[in-house]
Amino acid sequence: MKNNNLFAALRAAFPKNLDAAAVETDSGLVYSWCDLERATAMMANLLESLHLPAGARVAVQVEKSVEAMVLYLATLRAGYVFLPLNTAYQSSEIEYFVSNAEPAVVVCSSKNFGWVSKIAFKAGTQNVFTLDDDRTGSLLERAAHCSDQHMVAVKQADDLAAILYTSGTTGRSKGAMLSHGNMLSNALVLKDYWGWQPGDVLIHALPIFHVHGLFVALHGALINGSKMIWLSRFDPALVLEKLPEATVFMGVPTLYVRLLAEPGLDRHAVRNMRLFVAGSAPLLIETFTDWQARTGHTILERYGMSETAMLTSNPYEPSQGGERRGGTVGFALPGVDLRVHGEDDKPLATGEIGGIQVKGPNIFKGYWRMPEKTAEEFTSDGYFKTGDIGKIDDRGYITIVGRSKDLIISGGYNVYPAEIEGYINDLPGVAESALVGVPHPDFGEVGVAVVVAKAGATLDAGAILGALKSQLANFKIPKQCFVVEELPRNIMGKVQKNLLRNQHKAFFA
Ligand code: MLC
Ligand code: AMP
Repeated sequence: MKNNNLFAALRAAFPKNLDAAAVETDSGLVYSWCDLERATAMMANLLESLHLPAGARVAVQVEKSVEAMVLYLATLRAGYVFLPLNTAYQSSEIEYFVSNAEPAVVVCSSKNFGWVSKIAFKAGTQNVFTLDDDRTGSLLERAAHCSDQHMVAVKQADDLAAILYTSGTTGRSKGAMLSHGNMLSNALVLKDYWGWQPGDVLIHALPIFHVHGLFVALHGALINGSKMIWLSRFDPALVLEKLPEATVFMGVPTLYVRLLAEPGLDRHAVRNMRLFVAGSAPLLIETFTDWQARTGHTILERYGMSETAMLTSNPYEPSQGGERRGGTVGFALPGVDLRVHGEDDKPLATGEIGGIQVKGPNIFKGYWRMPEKTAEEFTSDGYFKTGDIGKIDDRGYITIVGRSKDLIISGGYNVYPAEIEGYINDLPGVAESALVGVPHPDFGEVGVAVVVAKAGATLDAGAILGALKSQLANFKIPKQCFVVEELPRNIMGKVQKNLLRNQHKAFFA
């Protein structure tokens, strides 16, 4: 029987010479392909020794490290389901994910062990390990006693490989269930479409708890047997220093904005580079053109989401249909069926603006334990409604013009106004609030909170932000807060967020 385990495909792409360097870190450590093979085998054996039920979730909130990447690969290898969590999440956020996903294993930093283990044990998790970014922690201690020989678990293409929490179009965070087949099909399409070559070297500078860093970048390098220069965090000066050793770089637009602020970024610095990919948020046309002027390279912008992995891409080569066009996200990828529909769910003519809907082997299996929500997000003929608004021109280029979902994308991270407003409204003295996204030169877009006090109460904007900081991940904290008399409403009583956005749009300009 064919093994559709994603890890089996990634493993099969390791180069013949397993002693060659697979990963080089910013602290100077080098891991060979053989090291990855052995370390994933040992960790997979550890997971298997826990006698977890089929489909068990392994929830992970740890700092970026090669060992954290090994844990992801080992989870695939052993056939369990990986659940990555942003390191910025605080206790109430982690409590929600853990109680919702009911993981059998939780792995956290040792500094968080106290509160994370409490949450995990309360949710019924039997195994809580620590893993730190200095190659220590109980997970590695235990794995060190396990065999380095391991048979990759046999999986069907539809078997779950990962759950990524996202708020999708509305409401509370939902776990998007991605299968081995979803991710492998996407990795293979991108390998081909982006012309991955022998000798490619990827600078991996993104976090590994979201689609961009965990799937697009990591799978991209592994399925091509390519070496990675592994940066524990994005540091523009360090990226610049490493560019001459690399050929491929991937980043959210903020990374390109920050690299452009480096005086040393020029044609010479990128002399060995083959490809710069951007995505996860809109790339401003100025960033696109400034990059071209400074480096001679044209950034390839692509579009995707947690529920779907990658959906569209600008062409790598003109033979794929044209040039890379700034302001567009390119063409639907091979195998992706993408259409634009109107409010009444009717297909639209070329150039008309509507909701982007997609179908293909990369589209997720549904939201974890939310069949009704899943059904709502698909059309009767099986297309997933992305919540993004766009248009397709006569050459097939897709442009995203907005979102029907109330979502702010800040530096590539998603912020859901409804969630933040809920926290603000719970603060003493608050009658109501609205969070809107406004342009920001570094993060692209940031949240601004507009808050109304209860009759007789006095509110302090700084104190509101301070209170939020103790409860929410740092990237969700509004960058500015205004206390006002009332929120603008339309005749239906709905808050007119467009007016607030307009009022504050120049605040960070
Ligand atoms: C950090 N801060 C942010 C922020 N990141 N605020 C808003 N948006 C963000 N993205 C906060 C910090 O907590 C700090 O607050 C202040 O802003 C300044 O932080 P910083 O030091 O400048 O931030 P830094 O640590 O350098 O991080 C910035 C960043 C990071 C851009 C490197 O945000 C990042 O790695 N973004 C990439 C996200 C990503 O991978 N997205 C992919 C999603 S996948 P304070 O108060 O503490 O000073 C997806 C699908 C797809 O969307 O298509 O790919
Ligand atoms: P997430 O659910 O966190 O994966 O975020 C996915 C969302 O990011 C998409 O639905 C889009 O709104 C947005 N996105 C991703 N790539 C791009 C892009 N290149 N341009 C504009 N928006 C993007």
